[in-house]
Amino acid sequence: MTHPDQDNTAFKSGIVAHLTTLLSQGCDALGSAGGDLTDIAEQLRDMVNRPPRVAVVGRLKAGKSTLVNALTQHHIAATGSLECTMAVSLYSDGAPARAEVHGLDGEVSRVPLRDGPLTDLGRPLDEVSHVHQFLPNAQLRPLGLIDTPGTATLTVENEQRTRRMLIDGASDTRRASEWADSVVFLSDSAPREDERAFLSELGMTPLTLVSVLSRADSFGEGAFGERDPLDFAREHSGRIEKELGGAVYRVIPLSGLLAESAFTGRVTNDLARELASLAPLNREQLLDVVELDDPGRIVPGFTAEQRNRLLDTVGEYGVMAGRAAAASGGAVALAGWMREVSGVDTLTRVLVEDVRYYAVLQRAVRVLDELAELSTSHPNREHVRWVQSVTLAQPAINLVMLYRSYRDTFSSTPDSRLLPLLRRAINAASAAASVGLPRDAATPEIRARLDQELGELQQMAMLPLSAAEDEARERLIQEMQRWYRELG
Ligand SMILES: Nc1nc2c(ncn2[C@@H]2O[C@H](COP(=O)(O)OP(=O)(O)OP(=O)(O)O)[C@@H](O)[C@H]2O)c(=O)[nH]1
Ligand SMILES: [Mg+2]
Repeated sequence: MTHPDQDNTAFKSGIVAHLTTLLSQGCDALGSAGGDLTDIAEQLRDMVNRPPRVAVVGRLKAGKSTLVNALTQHHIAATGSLECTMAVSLYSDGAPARAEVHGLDGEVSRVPLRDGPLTDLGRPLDEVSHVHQFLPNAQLRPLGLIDTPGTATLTVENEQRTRRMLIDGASDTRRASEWADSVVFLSDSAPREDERAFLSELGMTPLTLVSVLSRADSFGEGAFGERDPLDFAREHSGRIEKELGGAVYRVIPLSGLLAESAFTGRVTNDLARELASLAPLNREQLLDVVELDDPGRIVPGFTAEQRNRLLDTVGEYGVMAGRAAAASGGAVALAGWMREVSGVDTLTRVLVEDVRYYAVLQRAVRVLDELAELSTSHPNREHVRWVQSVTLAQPAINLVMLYRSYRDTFSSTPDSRLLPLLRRAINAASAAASVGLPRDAATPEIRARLDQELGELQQMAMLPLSAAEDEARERLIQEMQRWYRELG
């Protein structure tokens, strides 16, 4: 099933490339005036030129680091029931592999990276702002990642670290290049009150916020319950998506554990063989294998060590439901099954094809906001205004302004009836799409629909609208008129 926003990948990647060039040129022009504008422009240029970044946030032990490993297909982040992510960690594609530890004092120190997660920061945690790791990793090319310490009232310090980075970083120009342009929120249920408050502070829109129902493989009663936990989690995600009423882009059920293990080489032939040996067991026998001190009493020769390794790698659900794949096609079939049921491909597609586009629009808005601010406050405001006017005159900036309108309307009037119209306009690659018609709709039909919708927008002038809605209405009218002209 294709999601309505999901049908124009080529259009979106074209816009991403075009906006990147355009904004990068804007930054060059801004910096050419010298003085502190050079530094400001450099920060903005870094932000514009790096791949957009997605921050992974959520409660303690929600599975954030496991997801980072699954998305990069590498064991780069420490995970486990005892291992807590203490520092905010940025991951970017880059060679050679290296880690920079950024201190709160502005000092940056290099620490060596060996195979596997970084364990020693080389300085006390409370002096560290964040760690930036560069790894030669193709998965990080379209989208960089930020792993964050769990947010929970129990761990005030962790929460502060995450806040400092994601919230302060959003308002501080000097830190624009460290900022997250989109967020994945992990939770085992709909966001709680405190989580909603935290999320709303991040300055995202429903287009740059994806919710993940994590640990989907142990959802409900888990692997040995009546219902298949993944099925249940899928159904539940649909329900949360409705409940949130468009406040997040999607709610995606995910088993990070199955995805991580499938991608990081943990599914070996030995492991698959051991799992396959459990295939003939019935549910009760399998439960015994999972729970008894000595599983050899059920399957002769099967050791507790083998059982624990299986549980660590594929979890109870993998043991229960992955046996058939392991028995029929060994490690390859098992890893393929794990990847498929984990939900990671859906999440990757949503992040890389959709959210990446909105993230680029979001940071373009940030550049425009920055220019607007400088155009009133900076001593060399004449120069800034020139850069601003040249940038704003570019046709592709239309989409950025529509996105800004969407952001402002959402934050002032979250139930505005203009939001779906703005969302459609931001995604429209053709006149037909701009009014919700199929690509091959006939011109007279498109024209009639544009007429009708323009009429409705004009009428809205009579209604009480918020300032953001007023602006959104104007922009939508301009956009529809532009499509009208394009029809000839
Ligand atoms: N069954 C199951 N276990 C998972 C899943 N994802 C993570 N886990 C386990 O949950 C534990 C915590 O996972 P992490 O990825 O370290 O969680 P985190 O959110 O990074 O934790 P903090 O950084 O301490 O907040 C580990 O033992 C993982 O193996 C999942 O999808 N299913
Ligand atoms: Mg972690």
